[in-house]
Amino acid sequence: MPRPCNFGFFLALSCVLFLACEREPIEQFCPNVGVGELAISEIRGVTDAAGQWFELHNPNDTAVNLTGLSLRLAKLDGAGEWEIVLREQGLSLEPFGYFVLGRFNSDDLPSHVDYGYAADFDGDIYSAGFLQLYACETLIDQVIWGQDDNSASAEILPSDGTLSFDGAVVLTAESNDIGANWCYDEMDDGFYKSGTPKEMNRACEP
Ligand SMILES: [Ca+2]
Repeated sequence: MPRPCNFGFFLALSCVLFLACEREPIEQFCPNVGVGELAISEIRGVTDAAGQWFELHNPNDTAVNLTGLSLRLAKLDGAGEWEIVLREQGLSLEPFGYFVLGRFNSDDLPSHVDYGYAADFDGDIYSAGFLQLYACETLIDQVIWGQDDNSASAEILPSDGTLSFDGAVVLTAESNDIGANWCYDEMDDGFYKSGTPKEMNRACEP
């Protein structure tokens, strides 16, 4: 909720300062997104110019509002939790589309990134951890990687290329819970092993 303004003794000045400095209270906005309406599809943790990013997919035939969604990233034991909130107004993902959140500043986005999260989280994505996508307290989707002996977990993040959901499998918030449906995309585009940001993933090798 926005802070109420009290125009009493010198509080008017405080109020002006709050209005000038306070972040937009978008955290309080709950987007109308249900469980399974988005699915995490690809993760890149490499610190080269192509950068670190997460890709989301809309597996349904209706557009999904993204503003107000949050991504919570942590190590496997829950340590080092960070929250990325999509604060920009009017963000949406078209039917069957892909959306990339990258570790970039919002005023300096490369063409393969839709939204820059560096203001919220400017660290390296953990080589083993999990990512949860929330609409307020509703868990929309999650992916775990790097956990041994767990069929729900993909491999650790690759040191180059991306951790990529198998493009030959129908991607949903359920199918991406199966570790065997993930592989490394290490295709070299001539400059980087950049994966397939904003696009359907390549098929994993059998
Ligand atoms: Ca992709």
